[in-house]
Amino acid sequence: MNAHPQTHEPHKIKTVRLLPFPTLEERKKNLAEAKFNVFNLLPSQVTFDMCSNAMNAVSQEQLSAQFLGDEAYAGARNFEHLQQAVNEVFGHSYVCPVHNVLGAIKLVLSTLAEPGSVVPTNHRTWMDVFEAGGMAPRDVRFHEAKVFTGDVDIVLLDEVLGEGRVSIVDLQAFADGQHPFSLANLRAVRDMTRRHGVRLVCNGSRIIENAWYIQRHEPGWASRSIAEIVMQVAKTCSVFQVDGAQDPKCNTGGILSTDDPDDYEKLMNEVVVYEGLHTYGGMAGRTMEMLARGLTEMCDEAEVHWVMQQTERFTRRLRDGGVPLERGCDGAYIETRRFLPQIEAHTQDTFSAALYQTAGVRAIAQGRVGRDEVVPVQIPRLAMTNEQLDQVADAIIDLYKQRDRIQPMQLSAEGEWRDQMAYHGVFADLEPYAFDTFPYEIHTIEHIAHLDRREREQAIRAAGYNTFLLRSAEVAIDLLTDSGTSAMSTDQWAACDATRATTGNSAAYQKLVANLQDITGYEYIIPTHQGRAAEHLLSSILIKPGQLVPGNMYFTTTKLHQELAGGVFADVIVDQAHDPDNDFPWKGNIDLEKLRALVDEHGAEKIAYVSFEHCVNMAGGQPASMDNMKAVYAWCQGQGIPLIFDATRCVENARMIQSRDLRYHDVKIRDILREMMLYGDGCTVSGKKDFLINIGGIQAFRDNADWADRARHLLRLYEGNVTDGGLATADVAAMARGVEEMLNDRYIRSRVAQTRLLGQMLIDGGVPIVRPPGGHAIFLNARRFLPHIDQDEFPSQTLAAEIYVETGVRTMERGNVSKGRNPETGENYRPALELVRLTIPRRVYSNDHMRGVAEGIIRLYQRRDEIRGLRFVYEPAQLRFFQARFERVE
Ligand code: P70
Repeated sequence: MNAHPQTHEPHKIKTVRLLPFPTLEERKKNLAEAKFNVFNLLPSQVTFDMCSNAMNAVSQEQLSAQFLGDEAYAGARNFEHLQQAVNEVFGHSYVCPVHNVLGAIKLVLSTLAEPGSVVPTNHRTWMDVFEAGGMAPRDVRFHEAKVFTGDVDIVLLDEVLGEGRVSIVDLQAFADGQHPFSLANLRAVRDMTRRHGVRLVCNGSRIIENAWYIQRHEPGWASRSIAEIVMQVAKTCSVFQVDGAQDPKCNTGGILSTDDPDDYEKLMNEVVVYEGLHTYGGMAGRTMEMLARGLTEMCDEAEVHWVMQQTERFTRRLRDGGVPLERGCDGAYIETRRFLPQIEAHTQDTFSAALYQTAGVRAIAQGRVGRDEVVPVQIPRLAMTNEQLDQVADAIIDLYKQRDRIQPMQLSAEGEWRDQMAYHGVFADLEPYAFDTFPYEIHTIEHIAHLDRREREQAIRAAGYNTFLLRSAEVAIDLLTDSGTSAMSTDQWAACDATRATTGNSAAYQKLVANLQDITGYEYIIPTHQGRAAEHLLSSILIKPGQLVPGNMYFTTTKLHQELAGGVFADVIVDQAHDPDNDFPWKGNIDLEKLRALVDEHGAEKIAYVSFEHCVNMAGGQPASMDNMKAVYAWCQGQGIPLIFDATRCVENARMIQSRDLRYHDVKIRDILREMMLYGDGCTVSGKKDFLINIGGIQAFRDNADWADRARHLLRLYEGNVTDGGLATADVAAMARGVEEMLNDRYIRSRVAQTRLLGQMLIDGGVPIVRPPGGHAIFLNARRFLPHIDQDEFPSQTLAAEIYVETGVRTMERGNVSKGRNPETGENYRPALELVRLTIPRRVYSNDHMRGVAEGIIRLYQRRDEIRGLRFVYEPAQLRFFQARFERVE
């Protein structure tokens, strides 16, 4: 089952939650206000919150369960779903719902355990609950065990049972987060408890991690599924307990399950005392629904292996850095005594405070004071990328290197429990750790396809070797486009949710206008449903039939609308843009000489406007320099020619200026963008790209009230209301928020860095790509990738199809098929550039996904000679690339 090493997540990101990055000064202030006890910090003060309880990312299906709450007091449908899920996953017939695992433990103690009895256990976590319930816990863990360190010492258990004061044996799967048991041992315990007429109770909140361990290490289980092992474990126990906030990735809730009708009867009658009715047990209906869904999803083999891979990688990295720890099932448990040998007391809180001070990372030790000396640094399931985890590990390693400088803290208030502790701290002179990674955590995921090679062969054949005709359900990593494919943030969703739909004016519209006025400096902001709608308005307003529209390389929809308005596109991009091997940093620049020559030849009155695209799509996402924008605009103003930006990828362009132009290294993206927009009279934008939304666009003008009037007139005719351009009010709100998020310097830096990373990995693997790497995409040079395939056998189309078969990655052809036929000769155009575009959606894929893509393409490149070209079996007359179908040339 674990024969498939995973290079990347078996899912993509659906929704992100933006992370705060408090400065060192802010962290010190927060820490002082929190009395040096990190428990008191607010989530808004913490960058990475290293806790696995209730902080996991969920699938979009599980999230949607939140909205299916029946909320009936009695007999809720949600409970029926929960019952079904428990039956299916654990094989138990009876289910008792509880508010969380504490409720489950309390219930077992009050119904199934005799007061004053001895409770043999393999864990320490719930000692307090047992003691409070008048039970005497007895450690029967087999401490010499090497692999299954949570196993019970059977001889000892026999002795304890023999004493006759035991009513339940209470075990924990992956006890205390550190000690897994084996199935063989569990079964031996079961047999022994049966002989003594005692129940075997198991807390299976971390059953998945334990099942994974059994699959890996217990003889005979390697080929069995996680689901099967989970069922075997649960069925071995008399009563099984699960905390909803652990493996089922719910935010709270829990269950007890059993096959014993008498025990169930007892539980059912007692649950009303402490929890709620037997059909909701102290949970909201929506929680039961989410829990039901989580229970069925948690056994997903690929997901389990991804999560466990993260723990292994994280703990290995810390260990390699010398940090003293115990490996836990969900992270690293730092041994603070050994970490801080010079500190006499309160080593846990001292460690936690120092880690927050240096990195903004929170790791909390909870429970009773003095119980142990470890601080768990747990990994919230599915919520972080490997790269983020590597950096958290590095932050801890950095702290370890300067541990000698950490000072003791003076107690200012004491208590029995860790959350009561307070200190007077001193800030040691510690070198802070600076994160350079995605500034968001994963909130919701979307599962991606896992087709095998044979299935992908079938899929691409059925799609006529055209990636546009593949089904999304057949695609593992979708690099077809960055358009409308962004992951929205929880703030954007919140804004959508808070919006009241209207066909009139709205706060969402007003916010959009105010934000964009501020960002662009333009007065007139007109929403459109997407980019081509704005292009339609603009072309209708500014182009008189027969006029020329010079631009830095054409874009399909832009050129089409120029032509529909009677205009003629003229390419004035710099020559370097046409040479895929030229490393010129500003391949998106307009060649002012070409523009001058055009005006000299035709006269300024023949020019409708200059169309200036940021990070030119068709050139490979190549930026224009600030100087070029400035110079072109100055010249245009002298000639009385308007300059209009296609600002669809303006933020990526701003980031390129920030990184490539020395003068802008320390200037904020917001300010760079504002300056860029100074050098134009207006813009069209497809908001589906840099604006971080799934739908929307704008038309904006600096100060020309007449153009704005005409645009709104056309908008009412063709699109919708002037306040929404045909968008839902909620989508206007998402856009208003998206344009704020896009200006986050950390975000745009990590975004452009991800594209560059993919490009660099391909370059290092010898794969020919358009250089330098662009902002939104990497373009493969198909002519050099497949030099043996003639252009009339469509090397780009072939390459896109072969990439899909090799890797499950979907890309887009940008070559002979897109270019079409010359209407005069009927021949294919045979364009100079035969490209395949790998377009990277925003906030959707991790750098591990990129690694997977690069490795697959490099593999394909190494056997490129075997690849054969394609021929048409169906060829539409217009925009043939969308619907064309092919077969392989034999
Ligand atoms: C892409 C998308 C859209 C786009 C663009 C620039 C620089 C305007 C638009 C239109 C979608 C696409 C469109 C046609 C053919 C293939 C793909 N580009 N300007 O994937 O905006 O789609 O919102 O109407 O890149 O590059 P919209």
